[in-house]
Amino acid sequence: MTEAALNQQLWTLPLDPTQLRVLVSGYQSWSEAELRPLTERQSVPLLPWRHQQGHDPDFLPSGQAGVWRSHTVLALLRPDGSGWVGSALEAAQTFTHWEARALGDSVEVTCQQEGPAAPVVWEETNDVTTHLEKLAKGLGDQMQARRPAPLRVWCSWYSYYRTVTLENMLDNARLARQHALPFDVFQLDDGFQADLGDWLEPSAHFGGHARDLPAQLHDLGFTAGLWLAPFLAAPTSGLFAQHPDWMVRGADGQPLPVGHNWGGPYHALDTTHPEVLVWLRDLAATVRGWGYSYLKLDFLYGASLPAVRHDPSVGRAAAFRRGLAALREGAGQDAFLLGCGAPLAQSIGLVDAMRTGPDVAPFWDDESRRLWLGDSTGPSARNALHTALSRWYQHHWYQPDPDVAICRRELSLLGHAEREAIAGMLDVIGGLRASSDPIALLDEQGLALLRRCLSLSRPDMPRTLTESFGEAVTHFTRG
Ligand code: 9PG
Repeated sequence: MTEAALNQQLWTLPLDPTQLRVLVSGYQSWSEAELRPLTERQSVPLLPWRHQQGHDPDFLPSGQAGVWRSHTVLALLRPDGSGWVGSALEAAQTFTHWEARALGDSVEVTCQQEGPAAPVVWEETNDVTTHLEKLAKGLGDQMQARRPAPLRVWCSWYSYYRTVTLENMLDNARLARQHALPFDVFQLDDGFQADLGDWLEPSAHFGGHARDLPAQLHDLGFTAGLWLAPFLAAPTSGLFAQHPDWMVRGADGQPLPVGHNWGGPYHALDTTHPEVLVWLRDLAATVRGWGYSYLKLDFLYGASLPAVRHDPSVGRAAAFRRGLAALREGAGQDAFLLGCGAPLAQSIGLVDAMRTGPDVAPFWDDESRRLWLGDSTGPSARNALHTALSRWYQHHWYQPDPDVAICRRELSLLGHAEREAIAGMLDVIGGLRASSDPIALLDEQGLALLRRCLSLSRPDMPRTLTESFGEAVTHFTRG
């Protein structure tokens, strides 16, 4: 075992790079994770605005053949399953950046850290899969991972998107009850709020107020869930107008745009500012008071980007964690928190579940974006499952959320075999079980598939993916 006391470590291994595969995991939920031949090229998004939204701008893929970058963990595998595994042993204050570089007849592995030096290990093993499980469990134990029982969730996003109404939620909850569908949670997603940051006021189209929903869901026998992007503020929002000094800034002193969505750029709260932490705690306590005990906390990466902050002595990982801790405090220890778009290992111990891949979509692949734009962080069934499968060992850190199954035949480009493949892979991944299908659109076949998805076995760790699911996994995850 090698423990790094310094902020940089380097190992040179006398190995033939053409005989090795590399396992990498990107910075946050939507970043790619994959197992590839070491001599291939890790893709880097062509469009610079994607660098903030799906990647760590301080540690982008290099774009060179034979150079692979990974956050927190990295593994090199020989064809017989033996190899090397590197892992951080602590991630609350620090980002650990691994790089494997194929040279002629050797491989160079470096580990660099952003934040205070934290221990890492780089170890040879005759079974990478088992060893990675052991190291991931060590990190989870050390950071007091929360792993409550996984929940079965209906979420409004993947059918209603931003047009969701209070009535849509109730219609689906009533139908779920009529059909005795075994959901635990009905979760309202993006679209209920007046603006990004103005969570307490309803949008014009919502047809009510989010605070009026939980009691009606409880009457139908469901837990109420709510989506928030608590670290974000739109430039048009009241939050931004009232507190421009709460935003993280760029080197020019201006509020930093931290991504483009909702028709324009948006900003992020500075979680080293004491007033921001009070606002976050109160926000979570307020929606909890409305009756929401399940919160999907989205776009969390916003608080962890390189930026100028109120307290410059707080590093990126620590700043992120302060914000998330304030939300946990406000929501209560017994709230169920799902992280999304979030730095992964840095969330351990604060979230109950975590999205471990990009969004599912009602189509299999978006080849042009993936291959021509070098961007696998976009929504597609293929991207979501490929990445969540490649992060299987993270079940020691939180309940994985591989995103929703899609069981409907209408409003979908997925074929029968693809719907079945999604269901099978969700079973392999385990963790949260979710659906977003409008229940009125499900025929007998759709309802049967949905029931199957909600009652899948819960394998914490299949011995190997192919053993559990056969050739289909290799086929569908090959890219
Ligand atoms: C609501 C949605 C859903 C979904 C989340 C998240 O990079 N992007 O531009 C990007 C936009 C949206 C997105 C993910 C990435 O989806 O994952 O489940 O809650 O927000 O807006």
